[in-house]
Amino acid sequence: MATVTSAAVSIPSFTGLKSAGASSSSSRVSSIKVSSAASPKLVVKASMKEIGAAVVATAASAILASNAMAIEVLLGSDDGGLAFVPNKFSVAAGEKIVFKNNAGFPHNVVFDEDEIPAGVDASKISMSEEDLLNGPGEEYSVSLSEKGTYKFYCSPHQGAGMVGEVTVS
Ligand SMILES: [Cu+2]
Repeated sequence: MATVTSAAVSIPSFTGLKSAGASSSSSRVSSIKVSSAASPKLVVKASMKEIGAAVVATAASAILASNAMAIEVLLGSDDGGLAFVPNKFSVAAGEKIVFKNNAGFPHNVVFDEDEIPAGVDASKISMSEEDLLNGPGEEYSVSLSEKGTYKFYCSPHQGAGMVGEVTVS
């Protein structure tokens, strides 16, 4: 399961993404459905992938509440370098990994289908190549349940070395 979380900027930035014309490949275009229900968890649900991976945005307060067991990975170093910070780290199975826009965006997070444990579907844990986090502080979160080593990259900056590795144990 993959989730996108962000503060209030998420809706405008997704809208911006669409209007920026991030490719018209039909099955990947996000459709965003806003619910105003006072659900403790979710404000926005979007089906971003044909497989139906849930993409979810929550209010910042909800993020704080649910981050008890989570690691934060910055997208872009403080000096604007095109890198994941840290770019190599370990998490427990099921622990939430929060990728957060820091500098040099837009960025995204794509797991390499050839560099993840056998049986794991890369498309279910990745953003699509065309989807980008455009706004400051925007986040993409994912939890990995299969143990092993996963490599991932930012598709706009893979060539510049924006790649990373996480070990799930
Ligand atoms: Cu990047």
